[in-house]
Amino acid sequence: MMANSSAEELLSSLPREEGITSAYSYQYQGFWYAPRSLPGLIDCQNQFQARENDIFLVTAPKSGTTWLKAVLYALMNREACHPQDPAHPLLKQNPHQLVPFLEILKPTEYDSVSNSSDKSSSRIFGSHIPTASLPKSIIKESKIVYLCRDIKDTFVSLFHFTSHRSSPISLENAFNLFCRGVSISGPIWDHILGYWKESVERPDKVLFMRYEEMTDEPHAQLRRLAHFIGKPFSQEEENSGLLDQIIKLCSFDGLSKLEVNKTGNWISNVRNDSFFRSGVVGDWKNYLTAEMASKLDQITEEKFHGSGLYMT
Ligand code: PAP
Repeated sequence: MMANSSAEELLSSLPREEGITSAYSYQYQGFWYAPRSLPGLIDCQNQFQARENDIFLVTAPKSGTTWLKAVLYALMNREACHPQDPAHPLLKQNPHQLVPFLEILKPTEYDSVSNSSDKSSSRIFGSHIPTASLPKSIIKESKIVYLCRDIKDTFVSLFHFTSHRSSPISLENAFNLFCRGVSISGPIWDHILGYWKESVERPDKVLFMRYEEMTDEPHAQLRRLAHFIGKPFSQEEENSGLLDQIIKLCSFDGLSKLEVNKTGNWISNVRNDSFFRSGVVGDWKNYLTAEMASKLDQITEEKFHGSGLYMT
């Protein structure tokens, strides 16, 4: 594990800016990070060995990570644990406990992510790491599910996530930093494009998903996801209503009402309930001016031009 002194040395050598969710952000390999996730990122670059059966859910923060962590967990474990089981782990643990972020784990914890000590068993990790910095073995060996969300909604969600900061940040200040790319794992456009390109080049290894499609057509997206992870729904599962049961278990209402998600902290000062705000598509309209919205759309169009990816 990276020693405190080397972490401090590294931070002092990196470009630094004011952060949105933390006091400062540091630029490492072209992307911005809160100081607490950098040592873990470097540890996993040096020490993490991916396995063929591992599944990674990668997102830019506030793209629906918590939701899809729950869905992936329920899908992967549906034989051992039926979504209607009153003892289902998702009823007692926050999705971030069941599907931890790779860059927040200590190297000694990598193996504990599986329910089994068998090295061929699947592990599910979350991550906000961009393609360029992802440990090479993940790209080579594992399957990656990438989830993105309308960038205006992602920004608004991120802004609300700043409530745990000791010194508040204004919407305008956060917006300017975000547009300049200074947000966790930002620039968000480069983050999304990196995985978009991977998904086009290697569709068997990288699945590109959207929050809005999960909202509009959850059954179709669940089938897509189940197929991609190598666990397609059988006719019997389809007929039994299993898809509806998974959708209900992982819904905003389902998860946000649970005691475990209403109370307690995920890490240090970040409360579990801060991952469940409104879960509404288009909520940006309640917070952004028309100028702000069109500025974000314009950056998005310019950045994605020629990539085949459309998000506005
Ligand atoms: P993370 O990347 O920091 O883990 P993430 O889970 O992506 O955070 O962001 C939380 C967002 O997902 C919140 O969006 P909002 O601020 O626009 O409301 C949260 O409400 C939403 N969310 C959490 N769980 C669900 C769910 N089950 N269904 C839909 N949206 C959800």
